[in-house]
Amino acid sequence: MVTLEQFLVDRQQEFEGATGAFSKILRDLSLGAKLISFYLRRASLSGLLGEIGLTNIQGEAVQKLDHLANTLFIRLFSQNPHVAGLASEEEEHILPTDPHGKYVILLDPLDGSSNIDVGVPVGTIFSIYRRITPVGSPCEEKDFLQGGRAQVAAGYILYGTSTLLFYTTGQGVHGFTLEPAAGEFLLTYPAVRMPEKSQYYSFNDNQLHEWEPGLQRYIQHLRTQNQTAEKPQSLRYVGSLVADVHRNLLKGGLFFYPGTVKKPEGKLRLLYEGYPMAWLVEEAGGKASNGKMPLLDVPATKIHQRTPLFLGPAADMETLHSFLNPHVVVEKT
Ligand code: AHM
Ligand code: MG
Repeated sequence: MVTLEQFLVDRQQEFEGATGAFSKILRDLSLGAKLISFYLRRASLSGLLGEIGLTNIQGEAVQKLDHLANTLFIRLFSQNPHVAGLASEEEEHILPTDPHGKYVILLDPLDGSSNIDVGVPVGTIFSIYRRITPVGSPCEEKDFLQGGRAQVAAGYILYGTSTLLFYTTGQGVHGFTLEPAAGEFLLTYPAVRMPEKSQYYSFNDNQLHEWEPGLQRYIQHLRTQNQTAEKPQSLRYVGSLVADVHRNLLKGGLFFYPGTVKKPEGKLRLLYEGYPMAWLVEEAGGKASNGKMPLLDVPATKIHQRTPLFLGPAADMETLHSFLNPHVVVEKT
């Protein structure tokens, strides 16, 4: 049995030398995960379901648990001397914290808000950068807008039948399960690889009529393929990004949330949903894009920027791209 803490001590060199900064940041993330997991399990018993009556920067109603998770992570990271600032889905602006911190963190504190009240898995997503502004001064927006390839760590926490924490620092993807009896995350998924063959596809097709024609043709192709396939692919869609990506990462499957005629940028956020998931999927052997270019290469221009998101096994992504952009050769990594 290897605890998350022991795993991090053994691999400290992976993260910019053995300063202990990454261990401390992950310790705060895992503490937040344990507390949120506890609150979620008691939510309907403790009056924690429902909205608080405010709207966030995204124009969405803030749920009590969104607010609780956001406040919790802000409290935890405000006391972490390695962290210079935070950006959160729930906060309009960046929150500078310790000017002497070397890292900035982007968070979706509780993703999948529409599922909170019905007991369906939700998650936390995180993305970490080394700041580019001088240590000693308050962090600035440009520290958060370095682009997906500049991430130094990223991951998610899934609050499902068990609580799982998956992360990457660019040396593969490693997953841990919370053992509630010990209050520790234990290594259960070392060096995760995404299966090359898809079992599933996952998308919300309520706007299919507004998708680009190439994508509509691709859906038709999937369905036609299923009529003769020995093992047809099944539709699985939870509506919580963490749960959908997690299942497809372990079982093999394509996930997408495209843009539409009315909303060409789609729904999902590039910095704290797209980039971290794209990096995890690439590290596990898959691919991720915005339908035109590798997602990690899409430039970041603002904190709450939205993006179409496509991710899955490399071969399926190549087929998908051949429908979307028949003349564009997708870069092979
Ligand atoms: P949220 O950050 O407000 O919870 O929204 C993001 C969620 C993702 O978890 C999920 O992939 C998507 O929205 C589901 O959207 P839809 O209900 O339109 O299918
Ligand atoms: Mg979200």
